Amino acid sequence: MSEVLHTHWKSPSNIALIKYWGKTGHQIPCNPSLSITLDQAHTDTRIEALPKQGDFPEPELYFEGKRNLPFETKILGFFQQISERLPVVTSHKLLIHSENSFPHSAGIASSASAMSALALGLCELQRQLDGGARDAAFFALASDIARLGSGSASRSVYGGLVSWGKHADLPESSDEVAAPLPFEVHEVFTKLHDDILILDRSPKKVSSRAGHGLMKGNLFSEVRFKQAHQHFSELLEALKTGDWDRFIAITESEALSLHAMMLTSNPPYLLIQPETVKIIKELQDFRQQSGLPVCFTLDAGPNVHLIYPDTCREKVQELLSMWQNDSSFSFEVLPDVMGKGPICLK
Ligand code: 2P0
Repeated sequence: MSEVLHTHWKSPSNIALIKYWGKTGHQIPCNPSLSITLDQAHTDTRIEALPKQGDFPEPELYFEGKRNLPFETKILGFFQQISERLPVVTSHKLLIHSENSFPHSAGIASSASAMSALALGLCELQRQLDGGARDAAFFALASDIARLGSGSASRSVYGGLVSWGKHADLPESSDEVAAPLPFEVHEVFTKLHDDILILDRSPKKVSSRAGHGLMKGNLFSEVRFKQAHQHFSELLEALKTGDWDRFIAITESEALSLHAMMLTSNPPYLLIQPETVKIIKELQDFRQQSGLPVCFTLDAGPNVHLIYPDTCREKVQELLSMWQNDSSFSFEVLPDVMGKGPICLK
């Protein structure tokens, strides 16, 4: 192999409604999860594949223009895992240039967009060598490869509402690959917003990787996995029937259960902050008074995601402006919406 290859993929982040928290084996989730793929928050990754240098050529990784050695070490380990399925990682030396559309430590799952963009780029290189179409099998392989890099990244390979992990209600579902929901959701869920309220940009004290690991010793883990299965069934039903009340109840319960797992880990830890709780309570009061279908979810951090349909956009904007003019609140907003999924730019 001596040709120089190029790829360029842009892949979005996602926010889970049913949370993946706890894994086993090689990145196998302990329960199914379901997420909204975002639109604005994405990673842009270009890969240049040069003719082979050395037995297992070490990749070079440039993040936002600067070489990043810690990421390179992580990527080398990832390449060793996937080299049988994507031999391009050993037949070529890869120069990877990656950029995020969103600020550092903004409470957006950067591993989801970064690892899905990388996986799509690697599958694209292999496709250039082997031929073949960018078909369903291509995206399934990219989702599987992305999962090995970061679990939540498996879902970012697809747009819209995406599930990952085996669940009895979706016979085709799999622990290895994610897939878009195999039915049309009710029209009230077709235009979703996710306004991300950034309360704190400091790096997390406990990484998600460590958090997943702590589920092994958590006395409540089995009950939690059962709850996620139950919530998954109920959310599918709500999405089919257009039931916002049920959607809200499940989404908020999932967010709080995720953080309850952190509180009950050994050792326990706390990622939410007083401001997180304040916003949640104010939002719930607003919902009760206005009757509007707006709810919150949380990622593994203190920042609050507001999920609502397009029909509520103006009212939610008014609420956020009011909060931002009130000195007892302090946050920035990153507005986003449900998006169509990754794009190949080259
Ligand atoms: C999720 N999160 O479903 C859950 C909810 C955060 C909270 O998946 O170890 O970065 O790379 O597989 O995917 C964050 O964990 O973990 C996560 P790894 P990942 O989105």
